[in-house]
Amino acid sequence: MPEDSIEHIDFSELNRRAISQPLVKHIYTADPSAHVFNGKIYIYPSHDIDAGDAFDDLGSHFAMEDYHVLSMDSPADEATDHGPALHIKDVPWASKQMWAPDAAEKNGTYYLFFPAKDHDGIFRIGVATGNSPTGPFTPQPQAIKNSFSIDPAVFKDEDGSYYMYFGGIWGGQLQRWRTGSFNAAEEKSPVAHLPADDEPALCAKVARLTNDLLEFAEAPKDVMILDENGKPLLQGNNDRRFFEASWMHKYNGKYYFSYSTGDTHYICYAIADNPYGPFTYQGRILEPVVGWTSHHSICEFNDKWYLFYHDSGLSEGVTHLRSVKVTELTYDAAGKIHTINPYRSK
Ligand code: FUB
Repeated sequence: MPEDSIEHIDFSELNRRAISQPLVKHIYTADPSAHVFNGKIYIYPSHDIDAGDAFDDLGSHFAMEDYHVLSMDSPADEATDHGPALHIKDVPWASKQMWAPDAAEKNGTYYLFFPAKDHDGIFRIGVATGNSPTGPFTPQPQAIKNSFSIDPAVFKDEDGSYYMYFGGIWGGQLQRWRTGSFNAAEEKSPVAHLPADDEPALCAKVARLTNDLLEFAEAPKDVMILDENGKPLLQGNNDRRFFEASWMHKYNGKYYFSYSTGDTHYICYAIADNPYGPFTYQGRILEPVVGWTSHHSICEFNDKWYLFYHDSGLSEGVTHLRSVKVTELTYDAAGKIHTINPYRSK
């Protein structure tokens, strides 16, 4: 929901109408990546703080410095905050802005994947490992080779392959990599370097990971999203095109790629028969939340599906002080996801 409409909101009334409440209230958390490990739900969120940086269209106000892991025995239970799991001061290659992370498990090792700006101000994606889902995590000394942009989401397929989906436009810098190398020209506007409105939209990226999950096993490929006529979504189709917040889940053998549309504030999804796509646009999962950003994950627990998401209700609309929430997600008989409105009408 855009900032300028926030001043008219009665937050006590809006928070009463919210379909779910923050999982924790003692810290601000956002961008929840949820996984079930050993029968328990673990949530890997951003840890929002007010670092004093002014709001701008490149997200400078998202100046996060560390990660906490949350866990829940079930979506109905209280969430536990396991405390700091990784701090930016311990990541040699990173300088600032620890944005949306994700996690994976392989052979008893837990991997935390996270974006941050390097010492040249370029977003890269790093990995840190630990022997517990709650950390602490020890970072690799360098970011993943040839990584760029933000919002890693790591998906384990049924054949044991792991894929990383990632990318984000505007402050996430994806548009600055259009030629294959970083465009270092001064960024006067978040839309500089983007395709024109009548050109195919910039795509999220996907790369299979190496067996040790520490590097890309291949050059990242485009996650192409097609419309109902088989044509790529256009950059000007702001209600549908990819902006940031990639997530992948599999349902009834189909690959569901979901993402945020950023400046139009929707969580949408597209379906394919394989992890690389092309994907066909299906519709909306989540209508706009209070706060500029929307970011989610989808996970199955005890034969039900859940949407983890965030809003800025607790902070009364402060864009960079968000709270993670969870609600059930349902499908129709054809596998279409029922669209969720995060606030009841009364
Ligand atoms: O939390 C910082 C950024 O805001 C994330 O990386 C984006 O997805 C958006 O939620």
